[in-house]
Amino acid sequence: MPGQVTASFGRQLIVELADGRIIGCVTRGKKTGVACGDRVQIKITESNHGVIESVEPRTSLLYRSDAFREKIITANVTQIIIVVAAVPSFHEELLNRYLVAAEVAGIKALIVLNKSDMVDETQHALSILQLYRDLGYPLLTLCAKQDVAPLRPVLAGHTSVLVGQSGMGKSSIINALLPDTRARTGDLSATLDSGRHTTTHAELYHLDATSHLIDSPGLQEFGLHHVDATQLDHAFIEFRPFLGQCKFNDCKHLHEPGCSVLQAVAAGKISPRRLATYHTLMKRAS
Ligand SMILES: Nc1nc2c(ncn2[C@@H]2O[C@H](COP(=O)(O)OP(=O)(O)OP(=O)(O)O)[C@@H](O)[C@H]2O)c(=O)[nH]1
Ligand SMILES: [Mg+2]
Ligand SMILES: [Zn+2]
Repeated sequence: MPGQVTASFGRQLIVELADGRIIGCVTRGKKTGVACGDRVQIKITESNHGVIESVEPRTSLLYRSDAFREKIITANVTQIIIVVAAVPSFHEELLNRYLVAAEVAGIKALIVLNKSDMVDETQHALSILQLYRDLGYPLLTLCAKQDVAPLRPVLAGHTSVLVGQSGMGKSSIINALLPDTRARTGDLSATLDSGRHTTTHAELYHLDATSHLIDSPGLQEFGLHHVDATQLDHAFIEFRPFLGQCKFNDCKHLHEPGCSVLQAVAAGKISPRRLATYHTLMKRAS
């Protein structure tokens, strides 16, 4: 029977069938790597339990990796929404890592700046984010606590995953869009509650018949071990016009003579901030 994975906990999965039935499933043997968003064939073994028989080919795959393993975040999304907020302050390098992952996966990325009710801090964040807007990444300013309506047209017809650091408001956005669901949100003011209610696994929600949203756990680390040097070059989209024009074929755009990327930086066509981030990621990439 065909279905879609709406949540994944290692070998344990929640699968939604076409008729809306929700079935708890396991993978065969020790197989893992079935992700939220995957389309699968399942076999019902007993009432409300099933086994994953196979995974359909994916239209997209978002994952992170370190030297030892890869971790799939979601499958089959058509759009990545990177949620940032001025408070707690977001890490620009992490934002860049998400952008690189999106480019490598060939998935459209956009940035949402949440918590716009914090006016002064938001102004400051906007001045940082202007760089990314100039690169062509759509930027939407939002207050999940007041009004998420501006997000609706962006979500229409897409399967979107919300990614970003912990505490940026991903789950709050989902709860505001879908008042009937209760994605767990962390209340930072509840200091007595040491266990903050952060999201621990990716979960898929339906906005309407054609628009779907995946909430994902906040990450402080986003390894890009699977990204090679050529992919990284192209993932910095403003580098593209200059690639292949450096004097050396294996130019790392560090301080090589005749580097067209460095020339573009000197000419003001590439931001020094992006170049610095590129260098950081290049040194950590494989
Ligand atoms: N001031 C303000 N606070 C917000 C807004 N949206 C969310 N928050 C608060 O930010 C905190 C974190 O929100 P979450 O939705 O749990 O954040 P998250 O991105 O899902 O975090 P993880 O699940 O840990 O990745 C909570 O205390 C929310 O109430 C907003 O628009 N304005
Ligand atoms: Mg969350
Ligand atoms: Zn170069």
